Amino acid sequence: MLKRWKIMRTKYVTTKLSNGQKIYQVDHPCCTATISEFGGQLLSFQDQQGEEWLWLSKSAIKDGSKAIRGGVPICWPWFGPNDDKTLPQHGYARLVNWALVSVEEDEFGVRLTLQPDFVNSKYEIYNLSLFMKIDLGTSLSIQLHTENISNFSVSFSQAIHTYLAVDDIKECSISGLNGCVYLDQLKNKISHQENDLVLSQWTDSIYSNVQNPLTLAHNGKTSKVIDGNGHDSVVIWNPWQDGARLLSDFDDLGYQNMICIEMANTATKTLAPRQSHTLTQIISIPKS
Ligand code: TA6
Repeated sequence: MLKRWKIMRTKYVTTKLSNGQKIYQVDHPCCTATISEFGGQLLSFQDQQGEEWLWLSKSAIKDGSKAIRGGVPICWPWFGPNDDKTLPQHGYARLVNWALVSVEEDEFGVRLTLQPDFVNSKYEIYNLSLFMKIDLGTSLSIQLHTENISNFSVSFSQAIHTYLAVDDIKECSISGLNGCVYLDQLKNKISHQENDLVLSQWTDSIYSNVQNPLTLAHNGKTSKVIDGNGHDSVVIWNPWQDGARLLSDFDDLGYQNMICIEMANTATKTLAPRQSHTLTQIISIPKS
């Protein structure tokens, strides 16, 4: 029995059906990328030199039963655990299918607009609408657009939960956080960042008032520039081996090759009726 493949194709984007899930594949002279329909999740972004910018767990579950571990999961309409413990951590957006609404493409890259399909899911959202723009070229930009479609004020929180790939976390440092106040979520303690951030253990910190672009360096050489807009905080997470062992879909040594750097609104943002908000994360390579 031939497998039925539904292909939607543009010049640079192919939609394939695989194991019941749609995969949007981007093949452009500037980059290649893979986006899963489930979660609207960017799973892979490779630049012109073929370098993979995103980390994906070798034991990620991709059957739609839980959020895919890696790439860029979207945390929305809340970040972290919900007061109602029957509700999923990090909200619904990464647990539903997203439709590819439009594709714009040219010699510089591909711009995809995706929208979550909450109607055909078990998660009803009545008061907020969401769509995402993913701009792929020589850099990678993700924008979350949230609008209050109700007649009363609505609060939400969110994060672009990006898993960046690194050669060796022990050789990495992050600059641009110097002087920022941060909440160490593991110790539930407020501290100040002094100098560059170098990770050597399980790290789960929410930095406030981060104004400047961050730079991720490997052995002192800047490899990525991470900028954002519309965020009230930047989340830095690496579970190290102790934390990874607690996650069945996180391979035990995977922590060595990833760092989560997330543009986020971790403090709830309140929208008046018809008001909207855009959260943006832009990842690029340093200008030589
Ligand atoms: O990125 C920060 C964080 O909130 C951590 O506390 C950790 O829970 C991580 O997200 C992963 O969450 P997940 O629900 O994807 O396992």
